[in-house]
Amino acid sequence: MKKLLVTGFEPFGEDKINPTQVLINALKEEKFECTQIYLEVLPVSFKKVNKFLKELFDKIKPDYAIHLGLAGGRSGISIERVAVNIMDARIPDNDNFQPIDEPIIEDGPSAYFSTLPVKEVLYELRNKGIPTVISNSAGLYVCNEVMYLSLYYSDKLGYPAKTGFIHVPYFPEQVVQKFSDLGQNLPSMSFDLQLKAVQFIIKKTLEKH
Ligand code: PCA
Repeated sequence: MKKLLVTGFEPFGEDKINPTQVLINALKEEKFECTQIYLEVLPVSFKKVNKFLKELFDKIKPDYAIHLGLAGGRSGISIERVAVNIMDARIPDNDNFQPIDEPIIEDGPSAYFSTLPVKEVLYELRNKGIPTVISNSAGLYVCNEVMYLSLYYSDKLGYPAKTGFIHVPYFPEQVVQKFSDLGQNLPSMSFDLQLKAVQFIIKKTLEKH
């Protein structure tokens, strides 16, 4: 049976909720046929996440890994195409660490491309009426680090065989709060639509390979 690891993140910065943690909890309620599914929430910590991820990979040896993260301020589901070998944090992580222009892996390749079926997922989600884009930057924060490390271990160890990263927007209840507290006009996407998107991404990834 194929093994699939799906990860989200704990909250970070000013936000009390991370939609991806909520999505991971929701996926725990579901049945997936023909697949052994592992669901994990990662720390928003540049230093801890590498060890966390490596231990998960060594234990599970997943065939596929789909990593989810919040990109507050983006309006649609973002299928990330590329991860770069740099950490340049706009805000400190949850351990109050803020690397500036540091490599993730000394002497690692400059970048890796997603090995998920990026275009197929894009078309599938758009056909289902879910606003989706391909993004050419996963940022320079912990999400980019996780995508880079996942592709790096895939390259060096062979597992996960296929991996990539998906950014999701805020939930509506999060931006309502920001409208009233901060006067910020921000886009959002409902839990139902985000969950539907993640379910389709899982399905497409499994049937593509
Ligand atoms: N988003 C952050 C890190 C954790 C998360 O959910 C990012 O985009 O890097």
